[in-house]
Amino acid sequence: MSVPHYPLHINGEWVDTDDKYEIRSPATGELVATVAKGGVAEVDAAVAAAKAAHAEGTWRNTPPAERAALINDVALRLGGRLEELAALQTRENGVTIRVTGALHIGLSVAQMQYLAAQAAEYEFEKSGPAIGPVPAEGILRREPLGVVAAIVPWNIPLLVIVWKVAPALAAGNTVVLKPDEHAPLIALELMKEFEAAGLPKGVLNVVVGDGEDAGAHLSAHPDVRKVAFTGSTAVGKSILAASADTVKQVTLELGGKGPNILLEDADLDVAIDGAIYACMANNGQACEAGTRLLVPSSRRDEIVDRLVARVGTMTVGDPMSLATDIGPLITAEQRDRVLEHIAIAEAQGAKVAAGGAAPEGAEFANGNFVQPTVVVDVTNDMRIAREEVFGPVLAVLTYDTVEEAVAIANDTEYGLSAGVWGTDEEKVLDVARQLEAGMVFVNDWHVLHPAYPFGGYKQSGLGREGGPDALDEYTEQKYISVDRSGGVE
Ligand code: TXE
Repeated sequence: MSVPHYPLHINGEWVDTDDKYEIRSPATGELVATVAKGGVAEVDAAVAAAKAAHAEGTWRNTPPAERAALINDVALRLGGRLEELAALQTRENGVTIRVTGALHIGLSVAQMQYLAAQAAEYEFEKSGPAIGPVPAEGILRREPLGVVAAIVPWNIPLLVIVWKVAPALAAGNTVVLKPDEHAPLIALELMKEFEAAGLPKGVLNVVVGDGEDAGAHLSAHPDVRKVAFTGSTAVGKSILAASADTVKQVTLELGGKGPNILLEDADLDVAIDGAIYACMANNGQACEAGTRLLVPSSRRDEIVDRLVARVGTMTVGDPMSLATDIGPLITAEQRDRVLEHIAIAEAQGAKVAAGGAAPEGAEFANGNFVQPTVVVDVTNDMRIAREEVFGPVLAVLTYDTVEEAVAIANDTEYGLSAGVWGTDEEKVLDVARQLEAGMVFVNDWHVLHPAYPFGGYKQSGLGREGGPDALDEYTEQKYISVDRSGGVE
């Protein structure tokens, strides 16, 4: 079978470049596709196209309900290709097929439909209160910003793209999308569907390129009015700094170190599975994962025994199989980073209770696999409790009082997600209200929903994605006052 090649998409054209990326399966090393590699010149061309399309005005002057209908059409097109796109995503980034089907493609379709419905109802212009004492009135408008840059990672590409591109387009902006160079295929498939649905040229442009080159250039470009970024905290900080010169708006969705508190009365029959799911879904590569499990000292041994037993039943391997729980990590470098985190934890006094290494065997030889791992005797000052590991590695800490658990949970520079398990709803909600995080999951995890906002406190980011205010993040507010005492009829 021939390997597909994907060009870039700039100003309504599919554009090739001299250089290309080889996209290889993280499970087998097999060549999945080749993709044109863009750089500064392609970014400049894409921004110029987006700027011209904004100035020309076809898209921003299209009635909001028509823009919404086009986005909805694209959602349905993606939904109609769910199995094919989930398989493509799994082959490209190694996330297990159960997760790419339900979360990557399935939730993205639902999120697009929700944003389209929201855009159709959004009040782009409304009358404000009367302005006294003169006979005057105000008009409140929401207008597009202009060119929006969306820079995204490889771990859940379509969903994080939809969170940015759908509200940006729904609000009438034009967009330059820079996918991650390791997993750009779904972005290019999305572009094909927008083209087929009739999006005017230059309104959405896709440039795949290296972060330090294409990404840095795009995020500092003077004609870009907003940068929406998901990725590492270090790059998020550099994007925020780069935005200062031209006072760009910025939305950042960065790392996390989610605390997951098991209260004394938690039902372990659900909480053990839940704690593993919280940490290890998406092969442990989710920013809103629950990676620090806080357990009461009195139940520590029982909980650790059950975690170790459960992790021992998990299937590591071929991400295309519906039976697989844990697939490979995105690159060999990420696998080595994860293994290094485990080694540092051991050197700092923690113990590996399960996993802790790459699995052995011929079927793992060409993939970036790490066994599901439980690290115990972790204290909150250890590196494994402070830095994002981004692999299937659960760190277990203990606490003696609920006050102490909340203090440990909040003792982090991150604040994306947190969780609490318990059977007394009043107590659980009391803890949930004290946690410094943008999302708190009670007796479950990864309960992402299109109508609820996604984003974090502290160094986990700036702004929110999805949810009821999604379009606000992609519009400027304008106040027009009209004095009727004289000149205006
Ligand atoms: O992320 P990067 P990486 C975390 C996770 C992971 C670590 C490193 O801990 O182990 O980050 O992953 C583009 N200017 N997360 O190196 O580099 C890059 O091309 C502008 C958390 O893959 O942040 C890609 O498109 N852009 C996370 C995007 O930024 C730049 C998801 C993300 O890559 C750039 C992924 C620059 N100077 C990793 N450098 C989450 N929040 O979900 C890179 N990029």
